[in-house]
Amino acid sequence: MTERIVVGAALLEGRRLLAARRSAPEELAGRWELPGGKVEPGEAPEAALVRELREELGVDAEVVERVPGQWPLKSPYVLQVWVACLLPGSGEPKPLQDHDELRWLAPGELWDVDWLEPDVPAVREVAGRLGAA
Ligand code: 9L3
Ligand code: MG
Repeated sequence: MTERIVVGAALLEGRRLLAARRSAPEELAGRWELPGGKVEPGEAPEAALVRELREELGVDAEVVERVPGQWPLKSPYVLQVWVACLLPGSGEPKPLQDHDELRWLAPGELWDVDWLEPDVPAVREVAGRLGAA
């Protein structure tokens, strides 16, 4: 089956990374992720990321760069991650959909939350960039 891409955002504000706690589906509830979701057919991954951040968090974001690599999810999905930042005047993220808590994690707090397994390598990569490896 053809691979389907799920995009995740390493949303940075200064040296802090946004973590989002899932409220759904039940088997993922309580675990933390890089917010995002499925790329729609014909949609560019970067556009999907901006759309998902608007839908899930109510923010206007811009994509900065891809975090190298991709990580398997439930077949046929794979996770790809982009560093992103908020546009000026965007306002603060709010958990509008699929999340019940958000946290801006400082470099020393990146491992304080229970990340979904597929997100861990991407968080590790971002931690390295933030000098918190
Ligand atoms: N997923 C894993 N890590 C992430 C994201 C955004 C998504 N950072 C997994 C959870 C779901 C699937 O991908 O099983 C689709 O995500 P969504 O559309 O429910 O957000
Ligand atoms: Mg989602």
